[in-house]
Amino acid sequence: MTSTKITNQKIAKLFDEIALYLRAENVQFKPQAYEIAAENIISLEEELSDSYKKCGKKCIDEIPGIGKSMVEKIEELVQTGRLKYYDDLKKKYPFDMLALTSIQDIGPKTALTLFKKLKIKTIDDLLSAAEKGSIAKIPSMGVKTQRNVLRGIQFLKASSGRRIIHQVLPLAQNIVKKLQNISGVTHIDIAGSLRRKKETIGDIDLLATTTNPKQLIKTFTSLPEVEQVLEVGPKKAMVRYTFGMQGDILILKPSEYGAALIHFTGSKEHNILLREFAIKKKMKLSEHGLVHGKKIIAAKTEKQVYTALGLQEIPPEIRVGADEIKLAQKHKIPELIPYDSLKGDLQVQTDWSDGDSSIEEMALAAKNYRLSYIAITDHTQSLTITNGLNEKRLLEQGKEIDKLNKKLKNFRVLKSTECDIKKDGSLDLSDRALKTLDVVSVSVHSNRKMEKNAMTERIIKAMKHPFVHIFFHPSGRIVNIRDGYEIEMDKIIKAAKEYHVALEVNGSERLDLHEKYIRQAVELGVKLVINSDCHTQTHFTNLDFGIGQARRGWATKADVLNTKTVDAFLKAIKK
Ligand code: DGT
Ligand code: CA
Ligand code: CA
Ligand code: ZN
Repeated sequence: MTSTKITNQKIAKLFDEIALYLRAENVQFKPQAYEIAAENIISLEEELSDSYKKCGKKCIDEIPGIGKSMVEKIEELVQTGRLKYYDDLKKKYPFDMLALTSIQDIGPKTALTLFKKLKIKTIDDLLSAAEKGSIAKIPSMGVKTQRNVLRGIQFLKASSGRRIIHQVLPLAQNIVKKLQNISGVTHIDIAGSLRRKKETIGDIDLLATTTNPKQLIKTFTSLPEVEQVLEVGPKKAMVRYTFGMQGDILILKPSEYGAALIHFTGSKEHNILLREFAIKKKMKLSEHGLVHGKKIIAAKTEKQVYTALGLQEIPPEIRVGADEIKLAQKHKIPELIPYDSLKGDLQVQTDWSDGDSSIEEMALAAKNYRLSYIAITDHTQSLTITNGLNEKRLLEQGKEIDKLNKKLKNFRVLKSTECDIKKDGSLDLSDRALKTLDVVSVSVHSNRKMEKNAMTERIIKAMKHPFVHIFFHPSGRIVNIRDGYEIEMDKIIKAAKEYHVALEVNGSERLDLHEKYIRQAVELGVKLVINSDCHTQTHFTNLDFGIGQARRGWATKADVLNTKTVDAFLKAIKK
């Protein structure tokens, strides 16, 4: 006998995994037997290894829900800590079945197909395959499944903690809409990290004023989105929403609303500095107002409070507790780029590669979103699995765009590309092909595991190319999913300046660049573009998240090239 003591938990997990392999093989009945056994084992009070010690197989046999064939397997497990039957299955299917099937939309058969066709063994493999577009290429799956898989991975990673803002803001805005219409409500605002447009959100903080608190609290706690009421009082409530996040609402005095808004918007670090600043000015700031002596001198609006402190009003996105108060004192906070100021979108994928809509459909959707131009940026040939474009198809696409532009009114479709930067820094399309385009954008999608200096050199080489205008999603990170590749961003920003290349602020779930580097780029006079990176007609909404990110990096309208009209934009990117 070995000393490895195997727990019930482990045995149950093993049986569950066996059931999945059997389901993948289309075996009848046996999978259920393993699942039932697993379920029963997990609810046992006594460890099976202890039961076995008492009276061997007999004691195991007595446990309800455990079939005869299982008893022997359990015996083998408690005796040796291993199970040959399982080891053989694992040899045949060396992939992480439990992890893969924990993703929504992936069952055991799909996991097996993914392993057979794409050698996917882990969640990380799955992620890079979805990213490259390989999943969409499998006939039984397609673009939709691929997108769901990406979502699923994100959900899995996020359910252990904070959610990406893309998932939270629309839900919070819906709730606000419902509460706005309740009689008596005069203010209802989102506060906290969501108002500051942080990349990830811990909970949803709402603030309100109303003449009828009872009604508001009652409606808030009985919203269909509410799964459980955690706390309720006459002027506040805390709930757990069905989408797996907590939220609270606080009802405030209208006369103190501004001070409260500052307090509950945070950040905590900003609040601390602001209070210290007030003390230096012989005043005292709390969520009830700004007090001098015994008199409240400002409380009603945020602007009044900041002004009474001798400060510029500080936008929520930059209330981080760094140098914003110092600069507000000198009135040196620039006007950050407004939310409705983009005229174009320079990263749009279509069904020519891994998007799901035609060029025309994307153009019309963009027009509906009040844009006046988009650039079509399908992937290029070396990303074969995304159906990337070779030279011939790129030229065909160009012709289709010419035709479409003749048809469209007050809208322009630009010929562009998301050209892959190859391992050696060369581009995935010939100069002859690139020359036919209005805008050339480049990015990294392969060989992500390069050493830092080599990666930086590779990218700078691409930026040096005389035809290149924009570098897409510079760090390669995806929020909550994975960190970026190793890269020296300081050098990239300097190269962007030197070679007149704009850096992208990507509004998709990449939220790439990090705000720190946006600010560095802006300070150096490097130009930015804010793009949706959309693959479907509804994702132009990503532009707002891009703007939020750019504001967190202190970008102004003048720093962002796609706030310009199409002609001015094209002029500005000229080398
Ligand atoms: P989250 O929810 O983790 O995404 O981040 P926040 O910033 O929304 O944090 P939350 O919900 O705990 O609190 C909302 C705001 O309330 C926070 O930004 C600042 C204010 N606040 C909360 N706790 C404190 C505190 O202990 N001290 C100060 N000065 N302010 C606080
Ligand atoms: Ca919060
Ligand atoms: Ca909170
Ligand atoms: Zn890309």
